[in-house]
Amino acid sequence: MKEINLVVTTLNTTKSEEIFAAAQKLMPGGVSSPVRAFKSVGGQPIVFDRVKGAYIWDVDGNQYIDYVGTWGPAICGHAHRDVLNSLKEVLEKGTSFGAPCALENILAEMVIDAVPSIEMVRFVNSGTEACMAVLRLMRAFTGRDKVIKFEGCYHGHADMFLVKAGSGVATLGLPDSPGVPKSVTSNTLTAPYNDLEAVKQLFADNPGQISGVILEPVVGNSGFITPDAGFLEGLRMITKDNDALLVFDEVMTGFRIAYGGAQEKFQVTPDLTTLGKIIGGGLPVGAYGGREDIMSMVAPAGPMYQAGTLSGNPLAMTAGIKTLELLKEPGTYEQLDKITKRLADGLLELGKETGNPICGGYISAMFGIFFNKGPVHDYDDAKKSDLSKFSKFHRGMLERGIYLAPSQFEAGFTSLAHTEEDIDKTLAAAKEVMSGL
Ligand code: KE4
Repeated sequence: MKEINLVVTTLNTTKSEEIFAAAQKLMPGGVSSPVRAFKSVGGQPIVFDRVKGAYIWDVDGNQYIDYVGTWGPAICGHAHRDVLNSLKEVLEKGTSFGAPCALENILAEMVIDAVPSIEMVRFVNSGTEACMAVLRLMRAFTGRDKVIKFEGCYHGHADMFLVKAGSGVATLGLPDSPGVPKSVTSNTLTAPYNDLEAVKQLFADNPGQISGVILEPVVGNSGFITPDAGFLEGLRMITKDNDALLVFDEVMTGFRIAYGGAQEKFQVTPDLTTLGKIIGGGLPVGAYGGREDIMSMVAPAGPMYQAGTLSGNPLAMTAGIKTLELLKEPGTYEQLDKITKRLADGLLELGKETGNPICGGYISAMFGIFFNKGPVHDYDDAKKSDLSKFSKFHRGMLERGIYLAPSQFEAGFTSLAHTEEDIDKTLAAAKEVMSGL
């Protein structure tokens, strides 16, 4: 590997400190979403000023190679010229109609063409909204109230999903969340990820009561955990055998694992799918979709109610359309795979070289490592990782201009903008930091 001379700065975060201190008086924890407060990795949270391509600059002018990518949407690189230009154009026509607009048809058609399970789709404004609505639809269609989720999976912050959830809930070590009534979560059953026997047992213990199973087909919210061979196929069979629905929460994996998501990659077709992040190209969008016979229950076609002021707004539709157009270009997923493979394999190799127990991997433009000898099959395994080592690693990489997700229980994201040189720099920084862990 080329020797890269890294400039190790004791990061100047003066302005970040100032702004963040003020923010803490205005907003709980100084943030609009908990994971951003660096609670689990410690140290000064960074306040950012601008993004472009694979890079992000903070208010003190420090530049970082960004592997968070605003948690997934920036898969074509931040502030892509084509996305910005198409937004500038459509902006002249206004920001929101609150009425049908042709752009919704265009993005809907692209999503339906891309995602095997989706015959009809409804747009909302976040992944949380998509998951809330899809659960209501599961219950409306089956007439059953119970749902199975997996420990460590995160499906947004709606009450019924805040049971052994991943992402920020795991990051903050919250058991669940106060304010969520038992009456709401009593219908949420949980099983360890990759444990088909546990799922079969739940169906046996709750005959005719379970509307379905919802999961991240590749987990990004306990750190990066892949499905064991046969796991997704097994869930497809178990749900079919029990007249229950299989739902893939592809808010993170959709259009990232493959253009058709994890369901295309693993050739397992669920009944319903949730989407978000990438399909909004960085603007607020979520979506849920699936079999037409199920989706036709959604108001006003059917009785299941769900609504939203800004759903389908022209700006978000435009950013989503342009992003999917860019992703549809030939060679994009090969490029993402190549770059991410080099990064993930390099990090694992360096862990071994520097004597740090490490495991993890990647699929397409999503990756993750655990400071853990592994293997990590589920959330319990992930929790055995060395969290203090992760914190030191995160801080050391930050000081070398590499911005990783500030939690062991998050996945990392690459983009079409990340170059070989960016990977070289990242691996050179990781070598230095891991040597000192
Ligand atoms: P949003 O409501 O944050 O758009 O989506 C919720 C959601 C649903 N399903 C999956 C699989 C998700 O990953 C998410 C949101 N992901 C987190 C990051 N792990 C968003 C970042 C944050 O909470 O600040």
